[in-house]
This record gives sequence, structure tokens and C-alpha cells, in this order.
Amino acid sequence: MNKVAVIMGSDSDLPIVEKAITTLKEFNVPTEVHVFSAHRTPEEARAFAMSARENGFGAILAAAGKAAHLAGAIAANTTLPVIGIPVKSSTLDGIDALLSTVQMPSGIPVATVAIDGAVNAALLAVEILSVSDPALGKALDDRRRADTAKVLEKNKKIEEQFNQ
Ligand code: RP5
Repeated sequence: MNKVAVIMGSDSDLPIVEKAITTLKEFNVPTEVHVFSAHRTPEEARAFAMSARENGFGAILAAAGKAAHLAGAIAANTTLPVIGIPVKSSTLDGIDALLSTVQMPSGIPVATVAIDGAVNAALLAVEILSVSDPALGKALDDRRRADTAKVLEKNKKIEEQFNQ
């Protein structure tokens, strides 16, 4: 199975990024985690992106806040799918990171999830890997069914509480 890389711009992003790591682990997807910054360690970020395909990765998650250029900078140096996670880490509540991550010029795609949307970023990476891995596809279907069952159970409790 291909690996998924989880890159964050700072260790201060970890509380959000951990949700992606946990989700990837739930699917037993081999995961590597790094701190690389588009601004503070641009050479390391570039080197990682340039060798990611030959190193066995199938998708890269890139989480950053503020002027969040990390996902775009990674995508500039690989043709693997890159999923950007804008992190709410500033006085602008993550809108700055969202716009910096999502507004990529044509030719260098970054699939951008919601502000702090780390779980969806991981699920999207698993979906990408599942195209060539039927067992992962089944695991995704199972999880979707389990999530649906949880919501139906919550609905049942609310209905019992309020509808006589
Ligand atoms: C961004 O700046 C990082 O991704 C982080 O969200 C934010 C703040 O970083 P620190 O100053 O906490 O290292 O580059």
C-alpha cells in the first residue's frame, strides 16, 4: 500500500493534525509525519516533495496556518495528490489560511478541505488510495455505514426526548 505523508508547517499545528493521523491509523494506512515550513524550511519541504513519489507515497496532507503556502509549495514540486488543511492559528480565524491554500493557479492543484478539516483530509487521502485498493474501499464503506448508524441513534434519542 502507498504511504500517506502528513506535513505540518509548525508543531503548533499538531493538535489539529493529530486528527488526520488518528484517522489514517484507523484505516491502517502507513503514515509519515513531518514538520516542514514553506517559509522557514523551504529547502526541506521542496526536497521531500520532489522525492515523495519515488519514496512510495500516494498522497500528501499539508497543514498550515496564517499565510499558508505549504500545500501549494509542496504541490509545486510533485504531481502526487496534495490535500491542504488550512489551520485556524491566527487573529483572522483561519480565513487567511483557507484563502492562501485554496486559491491555487491553474496547473498546480491543491485539494483544500475546510478550516481545521483534518479528518476529511485523511478520509480523502484514503479514498484516493482506495482506487487501487479494494480492501480500503470496503473499509471506507464500512465506516460510512457506522457513521450513519451513529447519527440515526442520535436522532432516535432526540426524538424520544422532544416528541411525545
Ligand atoms: C504557520 O504559522 C504554521 O503552520 C502555524 O499554523 C503558524 C504559526 O506557527 P508558529 O509560530 O506557532 O510556529 O506557518
